Amino acid sequence: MSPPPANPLLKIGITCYPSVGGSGILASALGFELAARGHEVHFISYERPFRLPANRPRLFFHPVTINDYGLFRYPDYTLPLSVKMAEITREYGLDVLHVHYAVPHATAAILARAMLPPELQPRVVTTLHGTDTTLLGRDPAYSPAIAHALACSDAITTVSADLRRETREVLHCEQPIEVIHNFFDPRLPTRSRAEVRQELGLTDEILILHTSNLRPVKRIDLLLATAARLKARLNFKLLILSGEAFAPFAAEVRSLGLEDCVIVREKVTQIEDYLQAADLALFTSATESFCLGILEAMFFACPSVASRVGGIPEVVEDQVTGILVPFGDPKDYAAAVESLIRDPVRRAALGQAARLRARALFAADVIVPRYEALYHRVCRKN
Ligand code: GMT
Repeated sequence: MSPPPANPLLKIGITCYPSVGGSGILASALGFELAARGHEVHFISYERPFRLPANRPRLFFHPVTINDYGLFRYPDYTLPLSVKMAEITREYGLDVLHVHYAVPHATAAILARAMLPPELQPRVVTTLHGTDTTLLGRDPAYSPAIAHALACSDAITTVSADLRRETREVLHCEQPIEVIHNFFDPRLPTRSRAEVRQELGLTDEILILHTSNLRPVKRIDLLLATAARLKARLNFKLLILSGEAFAPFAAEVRSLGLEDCVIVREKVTQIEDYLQAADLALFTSATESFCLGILEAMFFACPSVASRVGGIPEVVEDQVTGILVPFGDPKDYAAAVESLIRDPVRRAALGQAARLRARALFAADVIVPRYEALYHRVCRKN
């Protein structure tokens, strides 16, 4: 009889936030790639993740139903999630529960595992994405629960070395933490660059792109203030691909006189159509463990101007694949953007270098095998 394969195909449960946000986008892409490589993948969440394609072999979605009992002042998600995780693990024989964003997913996975008899218990892999460490990890109402869930996880990963450093510092986490950077695998655009630029009403303007969920940490005020500084001198449009409603920022756009300059598209699924149309991207975040938006743009040879914060320097090589500036002053962002607008040759060189870096370091076929190796390693542990 031949020995069992060293790296068998696995049954993997994935839990993430299904809304538009980097951690959910990354988890969806990972699940998609794992299923394409032959693994069986079960997403468990309150909604089908936004970018998860339907009708793919070996890719399943199990909704968590939440009962809003009259007694509860605040509906509880953690318990129904853990019950569903245990149920799906038992029913499908899951090997691994991979949770993205610690709160409350890691706690729910630890509880689900404890609910099962030893022979059915899955391995728990927790991937920290950012504010689960940087914000909630500092909140005394959450940090002991996060630290406990990390201590009970079979493996922990962070999406950048900077986030690992901060997790050690903030949560006093002593277990091994593996850095597995984010990845992106662009699909082909569905329309030509010219068609998209026509849809956006562009003629010869430079298109500056910003993609985000508009949360306070993204500092949309700085983004708009930068655009306002550039407006008088340069011919450009700022395209904001927003994961959330843009309405709360409309008054600021008006007060800065940017109505003609800012174009907004909300909850876009065909992001590649717009990525290929952009000339450069701008990110003014106060903190960012990685910034998936920068990477998405890099794959389309679009260099970014971004804050030198968190894990961004691991993504952008300053002055080679983009420009990093100290966080906070619109004058600095505007100067960097202007230098790229005025020098198309340098902009193109940075863009090409960005594309090469993205393909070499952050492509699916580089990163996904690292998760597979991690799963196999934890599954072999007794
Ligand atoms: O941590 C968050 O704020 C949420 C999370 C998300 O779901 O959008 O964003 C984080 O995860 C992304 C994917 O790993 C990273 O690209 C983002 O940089 C990171 N956000 C922050 O660190 C603020």
